[in-house]
Amino acid sequence: MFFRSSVLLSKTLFIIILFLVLSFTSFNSLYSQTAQPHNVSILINLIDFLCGDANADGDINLGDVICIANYLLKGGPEPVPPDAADVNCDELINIGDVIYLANYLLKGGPPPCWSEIPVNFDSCKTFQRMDPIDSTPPNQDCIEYQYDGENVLSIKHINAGFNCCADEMKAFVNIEDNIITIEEREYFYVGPCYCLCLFDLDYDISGVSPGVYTIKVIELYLSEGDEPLEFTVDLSSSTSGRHCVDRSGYPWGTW
Ligand SMILES: [Ca+2]
Ligand SMILES: [Ca+2]
Repeated sequence: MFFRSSVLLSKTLFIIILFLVLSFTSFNSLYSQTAQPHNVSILINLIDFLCGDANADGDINLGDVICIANYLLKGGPEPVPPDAADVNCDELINIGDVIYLANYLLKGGPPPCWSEIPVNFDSCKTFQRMDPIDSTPPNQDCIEYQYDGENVLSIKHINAGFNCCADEMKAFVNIEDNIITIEEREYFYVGPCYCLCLFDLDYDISGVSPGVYTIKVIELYLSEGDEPLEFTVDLSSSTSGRHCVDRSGYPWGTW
């Protein structure tokens, strides 16, 4: 990933980044902002930082590129937390992370590892026996994908199992070695209910170049022994498709 990003980043881009780094004379102001909490009150599988948000202001932008570069090149303050600056998740903080993040922000490169992606979803689904024959029955857990041929992979997760009272959902995505790992999570403003339900989720993953990928979805409520929702696809030749697994454990099942 590092080398691919290095190749993609033009000399011009690198000069721009260095110019920005060297132009900012009051870097400390970037750190004077109080770290902002995430926009949700409760998060299952709590994450306490946003990868790429090195200056902890709640956004990922060029200020974070400058923050990491300043730390590495000019002895500036340490990113908060340090792991937020390891945007390619190779367990090192170095110039490769500066290039990776700049490539993402300026050239549509892969997003920071375990990027947070907003998810659109409708209310808890109800199933009727008279549903059209082509609808997805409640004993199937499916991914439909649509690829724009260049950068964006659109995912529709049909019959995703979550708590009935989920108020918000997000997907955390990591792209590494042609494996796209997606962890879907739920959030609550008040609290969870004592029931689970099936939902349809929609979200877009950017920074996906054409190629062969294994797509893995990590689901919260699978029963032990359930088949993982995982498949391999060549996005160079197949720009849309669908993969389903049969499920029988709650909240999936027959109607
Ligand atoms: Ca930031
Ligand atoms: Ca790194």
